[in-house]
Amino acid sequence: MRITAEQIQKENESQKEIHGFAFDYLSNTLECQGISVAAIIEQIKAFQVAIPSWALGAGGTRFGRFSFYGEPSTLSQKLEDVGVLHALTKSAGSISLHIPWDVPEDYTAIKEQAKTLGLVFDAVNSNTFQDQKGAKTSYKFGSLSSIDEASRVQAIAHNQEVISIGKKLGSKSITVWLADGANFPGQVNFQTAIQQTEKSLHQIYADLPKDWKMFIEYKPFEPNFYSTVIQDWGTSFMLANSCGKKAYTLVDLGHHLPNTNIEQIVATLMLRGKLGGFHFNDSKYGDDDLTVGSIKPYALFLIFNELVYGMANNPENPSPAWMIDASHNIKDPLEDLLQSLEAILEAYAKALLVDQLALRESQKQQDVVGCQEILQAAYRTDVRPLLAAARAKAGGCLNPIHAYRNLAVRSKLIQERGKHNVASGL
Ligand SMILES: [Mn+2]
Repeated sequence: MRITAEQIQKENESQKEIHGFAFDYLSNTLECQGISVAAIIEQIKAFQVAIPSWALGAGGTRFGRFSFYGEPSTLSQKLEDVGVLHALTKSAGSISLHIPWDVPEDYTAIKEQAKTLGLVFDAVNSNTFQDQKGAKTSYKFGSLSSIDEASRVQAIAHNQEVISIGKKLGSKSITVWLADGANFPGQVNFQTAIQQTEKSLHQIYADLPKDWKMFIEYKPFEPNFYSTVIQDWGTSFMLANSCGKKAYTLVDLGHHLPNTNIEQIVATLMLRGKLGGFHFNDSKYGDDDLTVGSIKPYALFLIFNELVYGMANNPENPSPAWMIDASHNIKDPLEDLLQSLEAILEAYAKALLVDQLALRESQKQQDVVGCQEILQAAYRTDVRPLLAAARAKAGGCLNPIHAYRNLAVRSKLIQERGKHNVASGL
């Protein structure tokens, strides 16, 4: 399944008129306020979000999983799906692989396919939250933090292998998320667990190539429900500092307790140059992994406001690696990802509209109402015509979901791959 430039052109013809009216209105309004529309479009166009290989099929809950026909079952098919997203949006130019789920059989062929689709390989992700076939020891009681030396040694070796696979693909970073923790008080010694984790991470870090980064993800609970070894950004930050310059904290939006002020975490990490990666999703209760922007779009905007400020004012913080990390349980995963890309870029574009100088001035004057007005003026602007213009300028679609449906992408994928139910093998 490939989407051609001609198909996109034809699609855009059908959307041109309605887009034109909306764009003219918005661009005249913004230019009147002294905002350079062309500059904002360039920034939106440059923003690329990685798609994780595991988000292309239907997700599940601990109660069950409802398959989606036409899901990819091979790495090549996963690349093909990201290729579709990138062709439509021109903002999904990379794929993040999960090892061992996505170990390439033929590196040359996979790299060639990625190149043809205009994709690069983003962070590689290690997996020590489940036992692998033929593994010598179990991760039932932890991996990098385990009291059992054999489990730690196996988990360190796995992460080192993930780095070596990533090197062959041209990845430049590894993301470590640990499920390690305890279900009951007394089960582990907190201090020992964090000490073991630190030592294990040092060993993985020692294997990191010079131009690589290591992202340390945190999460307060689940799969363990009493304690998690890397439970919050402070613990991740401490471990990243202990490892060295190439280690960073990774913020996953769903990995916080309800009502946590994530934008403040972002600001603090960027001030110290330690925000390395970012995972997008949304939640109502916990790590719900819902479509980003579907529940708390204003919070997403406030987070982007800090990200934009940080990118402009904290040069020692590298540009964070952006990735969608959601679970698509009832929607077509590709449509869900298109909605996610739209929500991310929408929040980013709105944050770019914030009048930073005026905000500083209002803060100096201690004009609370003025400060809120500035933020909300940006948030209340419908920036979707800017996103459409940026996409079209890059060779993508004015309206990706419309194009996806009009081109009957899912039916074609089902035709090509058959009505194979990946989860149950039916
Ligand atoms: Mn994540």
